[in-house]
Amino acid sequence: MTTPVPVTTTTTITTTTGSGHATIAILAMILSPTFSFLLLTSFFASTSSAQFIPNADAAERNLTVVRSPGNSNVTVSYKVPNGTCTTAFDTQRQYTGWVTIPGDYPTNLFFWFVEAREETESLTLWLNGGPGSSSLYGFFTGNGPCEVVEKGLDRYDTIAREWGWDRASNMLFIDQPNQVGFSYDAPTKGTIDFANDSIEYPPIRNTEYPDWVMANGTFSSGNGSHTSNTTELAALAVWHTVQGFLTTFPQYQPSETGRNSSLGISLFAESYGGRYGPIFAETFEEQNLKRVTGELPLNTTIDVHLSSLGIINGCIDMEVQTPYYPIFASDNTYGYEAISKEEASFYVDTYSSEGGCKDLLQQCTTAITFGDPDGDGDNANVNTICGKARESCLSIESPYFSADRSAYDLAAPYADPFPPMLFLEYLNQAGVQEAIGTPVNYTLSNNAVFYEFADTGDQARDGNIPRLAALINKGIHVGLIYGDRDYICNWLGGEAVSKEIATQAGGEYATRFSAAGYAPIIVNDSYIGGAVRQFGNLSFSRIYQAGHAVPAYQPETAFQVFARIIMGTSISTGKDIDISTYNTTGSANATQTDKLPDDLEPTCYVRAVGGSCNSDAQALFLGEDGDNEGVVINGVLYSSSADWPLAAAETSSTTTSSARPTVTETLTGVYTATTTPDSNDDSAGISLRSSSRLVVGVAGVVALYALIM
Ligand SMILES: *[C@@H]1O[C@H](CO)[C@@H](O)[C@H](O)[C@H]1NC(C)=O
Ligand SMILES: *[C@@H]1O[C@H](CO)[C@@H](O)[C@H](O)[C@H]1NC(C)=O
Ligand SMILES: *[C@@H]1O[C@H](CO)[C@@H](O)[C@H](O)[C@H]1NC(C)=O
Ligand SMILES: *[C@@H]1O[C@H](CO)[C@@H](O)[C@H](O)[C@H]1NC(C)=O
Ligand SMILES: *[C@@H]1O[C@H](CO)[C@@H](O)[C@H](O)[C@H]1NC(C)=O
Ligand SMILES: *[C@@H]1O[C@H](CO)[C@@H](O)[C@H](O)[C@H]1NC(C)=O
Ligand SMILES: *[C@@H]1O[C@H](CO)[C@@H](O)[C@H](O)[C@H]1NC(C)=O
Ligand SMILES: *[C@@H]1O[C@H](CO)[C@@H](O)[C@H](O)[C@H]1NC(C)=O
Ligand SMILES: *[C@@H]1O[C@H](CO)[C@@H](O)[C@H](O)[C@H]1NC(C)=O
Ligand SMILES: *[C@@H]1O[C@H](CO)[C@@H](O)[C@H](O)[C@H]1NC(C)=O
Ligand SMILES: *[C@@H]1O[C@H](CO)[C@@H](O)[C@H](O)[C@H]1NC(C)=O
Ligand SMILES: CC(=O)N[C@H]1CO[C@H](CO)[C@@H](O)[C@@H]1O
Repeated sequence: MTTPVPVTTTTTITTTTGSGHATIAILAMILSPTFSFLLLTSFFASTSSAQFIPNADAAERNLTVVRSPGNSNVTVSYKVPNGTCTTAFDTQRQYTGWVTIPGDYPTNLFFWFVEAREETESLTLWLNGGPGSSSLYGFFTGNGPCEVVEKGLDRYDTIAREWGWDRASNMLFIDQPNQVGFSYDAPTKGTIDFANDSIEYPPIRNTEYPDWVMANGTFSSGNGSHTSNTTELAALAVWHTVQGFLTTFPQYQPSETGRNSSLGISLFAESYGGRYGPIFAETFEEQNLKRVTGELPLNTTIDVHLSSLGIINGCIDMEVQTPYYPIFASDNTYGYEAISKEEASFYVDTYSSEGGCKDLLQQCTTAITFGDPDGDGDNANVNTICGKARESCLSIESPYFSADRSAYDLAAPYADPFPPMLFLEYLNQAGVQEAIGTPVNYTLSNNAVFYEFADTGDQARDGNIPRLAALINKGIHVGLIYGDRDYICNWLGGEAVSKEIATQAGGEYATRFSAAGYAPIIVNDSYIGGAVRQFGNLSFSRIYQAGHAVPAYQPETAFQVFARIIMGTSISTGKDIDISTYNTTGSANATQTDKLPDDLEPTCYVRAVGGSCNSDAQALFLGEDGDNEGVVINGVLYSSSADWPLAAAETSSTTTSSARPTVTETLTGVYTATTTPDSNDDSAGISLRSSSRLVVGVAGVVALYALIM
């Protein structure tokens, strides 16, 4: 379909800040005189497009299908997603595809692979959380090779991201468990209700609400029995996916055997990834062992030996982290009291009261030991006990929300316009879907998966701290990274987890990790991005001025910390170290205080209503704002088309370019500090956040319910 886009010229200028913190696209557009509200309205009235994705087999979707050499029942279907994501260099190969795994129900796990900018043996797997959230959230909002920008009405562009992690590693993004994002069981036609992300099968007519409230599409079946309901079950499917990918593309195996590479395979995961990371790593190690014992064939499977595990704002252990919700809500380094000190101490007491969160967690641990040690999710008694523990602990998290703050950012209201979410619209364009080869529409979060995991009490199940302790003792770098404005898996809880890991690891870790002081994270010649405690294979990094999805808020800092973890260098400076003896030095606590940045302009994304739309916008969205009808442009709800940022692009581009001189980007390399900058210019983190807004105007965040990303 061709669209009558009334735009005559579009220019994209790429600039960076002086210290190179962000890539900013300025879309300067000269509007033709006929570009008017009327024209827009009539365009939307007349629009009609194929709503469902044509039923087509892999060959018709132009996918190459191969059998996995390791297991002939596993197939890998892939293609080159031509033109969907602009990388820093044209030479970087990309593949999108699905690994199809046999079982009681169809499992097709989606991957998007991007080659590093410069040749490297390093391969990094990336997982977002939820449970039920797509890993393309990280791809398009933070660490992926490109970001989506508006080009015009229903027209998008992608631009290379300066601090994409492809700068240091080959990247493999996986949507999991089954049915999340582009992963699917059986493509099924339905109608999604954006008000609450529920999907009706078969499709229904929208008779009550404005057109934009619902959309037809092709989705996973939504059958909760067709996905994993514990992290352990999810882990095995991902192991198959990694096997399938690496046997199909052996050139990306870190070395012949995988085991001896200095870089190897890294796993980085965010949020609920605090559970995925440790359990997936443990599962990979168990599978490796089966190759040694002969349970798995040596010649057709490969060792997936992790060299690093990174966890970003992870919810790793409910028992250790839960008391820090009330503590952080009342006492944080931004001086923001979301609840009073009295309330906080009440909830800390509640946590450890008889029959409270802590008690129930211990009951869950006992139940698992006897009833479900492997995490199969099939013992009803264990599920009930652990489910109750989870709910009790979540209730200690909830008082914070009375302050109308975002779960992911102390600086933002509950309806948070950051990070930009334009990609949700982009990935549902027919042309993009064809290039990727997908038989299903894209959704950010999957309710069915979320509720399946809730039913087994997965989050309350113990064991991650000993798992992480075992991993560091096996020589795997474990890097915990926490943005200090995040509430939902806040850094105080993360810091407590880091100390507990060291204690449980024993040996030198038990004494030298906690005794190691916090050193500055030197990001470039002028900016200190956080504070890090590092000893041996374990590190804990507090990132300044970052919410939950750290790479979106502080891309350069996140990248440098990522690169230093996988390379085994000093996270403070990037210098080579003897990792077995090195420790950071500095103060005992990370005490830096700062101011919260100003609020961003509210923005309502119709594909992320729960997270991004404030009450006024929700009323407009539901057609309950009296005479005001509103208009949706490129997935964003506006009162009138004149509010669309591109409609006023001439003004904003002038302001922006005078404020930020264009400089030439360097798109490769990692930074090694030779000196320590005196002190931060106060605005570094703050200006980044507001400048990011210019990339795509404004945007929204995720659904109401989960730990999400
Ligand atoms: C498959 O490739 C052919 C030839 O390039 C093209 O004509 C066709 O549109 C493609 N089909 C899909 C579904 O991408
Ligand atoms: C593949 O599936 C067939 C039929 O279900 C089964 O007999 C066979 O053992 C499977 N092969 C592998 C390698 O799992
Ligand atoms: C991908 O795009 C390039 C350049 O635009 C073109 O030469 C190539 O044929 C395309 N490949 C496919 C498979 O469509
Ligand atoms: C979600 O939307 C569906 C369809 O409109 C509706 O039936 C259902 O009641 C809604 N659920 C909630 C929780 O609002
Ligand atoms: C969705 O599909 C159903 C059934 O084909 C149809 O009645 C309905 O009008 C469609 N919805 C939209 C928004 O087009
Ligand atoms: C969901 O899947 C299970 C197992 O495949 C099947 O028995 C059940 O009928 C399905 N439920 C629905 C509503 O289709
Ligand atoms: C690779 O590592 C394994 C296990 O650590 C070791 O047994 C083997 O000798 C190493 N191979 C090479 C070529 O270094
Ligand atoms: C793997 O090893 C087995 C047993 O030694 C052998 O039968 C089989 O042919 C080998 N497979 C491949 C692909 O080399
Ligand atoms: C979780 O999944 C397992 C395996 O599919 C199943 O046996 C079990 O009943 C499920 N648990 C719940 C609570 O649905
Ligand atoms: C699904 O994708 C098609 C394009 O293939 C699009 O027209 C439709 O609006 C999408 N539906 C949803 C719910 O995103
Ligand atoms: C550092 O923080 C811990 C935990 O909050 C506290 O017990 C300790 O007194 C602090 N140490 C210093 C030197 O401030
Ligand atoms: C606790 C600890 O191990 N501290 C050491 C950290 O490293 C410095 C410099 O190498 C040593 O002097 C400390 O003793």
